[in-house]
Amino acid sequence: MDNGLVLRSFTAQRRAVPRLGARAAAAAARLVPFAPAREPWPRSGAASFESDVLAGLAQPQKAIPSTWLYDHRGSELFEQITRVHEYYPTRNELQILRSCAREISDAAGPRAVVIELGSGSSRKTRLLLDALDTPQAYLPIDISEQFLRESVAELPSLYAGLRVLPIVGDFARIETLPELAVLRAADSDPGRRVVFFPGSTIGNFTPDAAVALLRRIRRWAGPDALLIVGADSTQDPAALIPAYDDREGVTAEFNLNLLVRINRELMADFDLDAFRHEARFDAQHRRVEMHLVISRAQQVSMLGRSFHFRAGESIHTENSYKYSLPAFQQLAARGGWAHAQRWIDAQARFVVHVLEPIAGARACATDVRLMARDAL
Ligand code: AVJ
Repeated sequence: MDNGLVLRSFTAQRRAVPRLGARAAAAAARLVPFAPAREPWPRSGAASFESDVLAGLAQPQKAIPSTWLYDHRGSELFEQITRVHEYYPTRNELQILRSCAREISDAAGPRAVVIELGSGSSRKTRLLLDALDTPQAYLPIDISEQFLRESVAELPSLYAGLRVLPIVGDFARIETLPELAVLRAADSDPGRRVVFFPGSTIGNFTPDAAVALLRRIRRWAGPDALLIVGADSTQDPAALIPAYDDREGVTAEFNLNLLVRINRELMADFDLDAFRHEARFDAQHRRVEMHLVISRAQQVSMLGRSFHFRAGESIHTENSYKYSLPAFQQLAARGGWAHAQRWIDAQARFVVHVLEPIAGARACATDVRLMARDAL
């Protein structure tokens, strides 16, 4: 019988998380058996990587969706980026979360069900889980299965009684999460659904796509959900460009890894030496763009097709939109959400938005700019 610790994926296979430690196994054994979920997501994986790349390279401005940066190596490199000096978003967001976890926990109430979108290493989640009053379940959703497995492996031993239900896939494509209904049915006193979407990942969507995503979250999370979104609000190119083009070259390697992945998985012959990483700030759209710029003309073959690159042209690999406070408020409202709390770091670069569905929303109850240390 299934012990509740399952990894659900697009491919509909349900696998037990491999070899838990003795304490973790004991914690897992205490979990209520979990009903098998039906498979609501499109079968995708390799097929859509292939079609996204083929379609993206056929456009006048070649472009590949940034989701594909996150194979196992890409997830590792992103984790390294979060530790480079110039990349302030993670540092500033962690500062905020350390300060506001208590109040978010008060808003969430006991027995919360935490759903994390693009969970990566789950490092920030621990701040949240530590502060919550006996959280009931944690559903991390990530596109990199191996990385997800590694990241959640030790959680059951750290949080006894927490049901950890990892889900492999593209969170932007979720229409329903059957796990939520099952959890609710299994519990006579179910807690609030807390959707955790940190890291400014929302900035990787165009504003219209972000609105569509916010609406979809509202639909599957329900009218009493709490949505915590971390978003970068920095507008200064002098801070932004180094953050996306660090001196150590970690971001460059992260970007170039996409070509390594394409060569390996789609049997392509990109000459990596001809490409360099570039970060650009588009002031009109208020976004940082990552590009892979080719220095000389090249013919690239992939899956039996041929693609021509002119010297100097680029593949656009990521957008990272930066939302001012009013811009984000407007975006959230279009998506059906309003502020319950808003937390801003001392440098005023990053914001943690705590949102509620508009029907049940009050006016912004808490609006806090954290004080710089020396001002306290
Ligand atoms: C995925 C949103 C956290 O856009 O800042 C970091 C990805 N790209 N450096 C971002 C990223 C280049 C990152 N997030």
